[in-house]
Amino acid sequence: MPQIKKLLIANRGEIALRIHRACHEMGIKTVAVHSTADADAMHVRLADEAICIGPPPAGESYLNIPNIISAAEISGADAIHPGYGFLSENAQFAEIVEAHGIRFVGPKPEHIRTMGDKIEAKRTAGALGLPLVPGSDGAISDIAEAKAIAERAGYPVIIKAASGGGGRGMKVVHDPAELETQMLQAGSEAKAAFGDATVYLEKYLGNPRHIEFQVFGDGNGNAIHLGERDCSLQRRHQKVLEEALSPVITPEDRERMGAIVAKAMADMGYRGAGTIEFLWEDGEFYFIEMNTRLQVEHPVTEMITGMDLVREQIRVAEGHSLSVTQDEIEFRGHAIECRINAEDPKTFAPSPGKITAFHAPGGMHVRVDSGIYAGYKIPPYYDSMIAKLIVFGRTREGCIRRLRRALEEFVIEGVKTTIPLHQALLDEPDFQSGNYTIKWLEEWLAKQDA
Ligand code: MV4
Repeated sequence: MPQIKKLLIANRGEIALRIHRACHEMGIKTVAVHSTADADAMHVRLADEAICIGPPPAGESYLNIPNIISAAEISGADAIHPGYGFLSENAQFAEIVEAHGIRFVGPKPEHIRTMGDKIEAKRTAGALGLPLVPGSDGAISDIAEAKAIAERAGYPVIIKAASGGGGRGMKVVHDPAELETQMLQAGSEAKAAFGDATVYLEKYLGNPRHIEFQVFGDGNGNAIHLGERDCSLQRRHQKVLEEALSPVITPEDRERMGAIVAKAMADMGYRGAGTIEFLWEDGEFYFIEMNTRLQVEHPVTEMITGMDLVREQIRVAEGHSLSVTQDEIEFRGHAIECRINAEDPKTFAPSPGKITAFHAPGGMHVRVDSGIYAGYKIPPYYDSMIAKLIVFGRTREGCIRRLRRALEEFVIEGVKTTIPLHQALLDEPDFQSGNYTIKWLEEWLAKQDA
């Protein structure tokens, strides 16, 4: 397959800049697309060309497939990178892109589709040898059958929507007497939210960590893993801070699970970047979902492996084999990412508006991925994440010290940000010792209010 010469970035904000940077380092021209609300955005300024694709609401611009395809055709782009969010896990979009003879920088559409259906994803993962959370083999509809499965798995159980993901439409059931009403409720909520009432059942894990493995495949049966990230610190299913490697995973478990996920991706013929999500409790891994995209938190993996994941995505899309073998991947040091949102650090209310002053931290092992600048007006229409601060240290302790220093240097004025939240978090003994699960942050936040 020929080299990509011009790539359309079907996204906005920091990830659009991230993709642009990889392209320019590879000699690839970029085309930005933007809504009318983003005419002054950095991703538009930086790109070689920019095309307006619609009004502010994402449904009419960043999710507008005909307009994005038209922009690719008009500009002569030979590839599209979807970034994360928006159209990144839309199998139909990937198919349409390829049907127009444009390279989709992402997985094969069939794999996006399979993993988008959480039941199909679990079935596939199980068949490939990944450990699953005990529960129903597929959809549950019959209440008697659901009761039997729940009994076998043991209460509490959780009912999830097949088309859900990201925590939407889940119901925890503690008592068999509640199972039927909760199942019906989950089904109708799933129908309303996703247009699909299909639900399934799992044993509910009470206090796990969220551990995800970064994987990469070449689409021809070769695949590698790049270790794990610990993403347990989240609020309302929004990650707040991520680290690589996890402070609780042993090198033996990393090697064992890494080998399992890499073999699974090889057997599948997976192409591009992927993330395999596990819940980890009492030393055991349980597969829950796979994300078929580049993730927000990918830089922590880049920092500990020295690999450029976007460059690798583009190389694989060009038909190259992976640039490294598993043996060549070494994990070095520790990296932490803080997501900085334009939000009130206590109430989390969005805080759009004009940035009156901006100074990003710098120095050794400090990376800031952001599209904001002094004078920029954060529009109210999109995600509130305005910057990512990613810091590397030889040790976790050193990384935390450097992160504290970098947060001190960060100046963002004119809007409220979550910087003070990160500063308070770093001072917590439980964070410093790595002693936290998916419940920790919300419980800690509740204590701060009191
Ligand atoms: C679970 C669970 C406990 N037990 N599944 C939430 C998001 C979605 N990806 C899966 N989620 C969960 N699934 C079982 N069987 C708890 C959660 C969960 C969670 C998972 C990861 C990170 C944060 C979370 C916060 C609340 C609940």
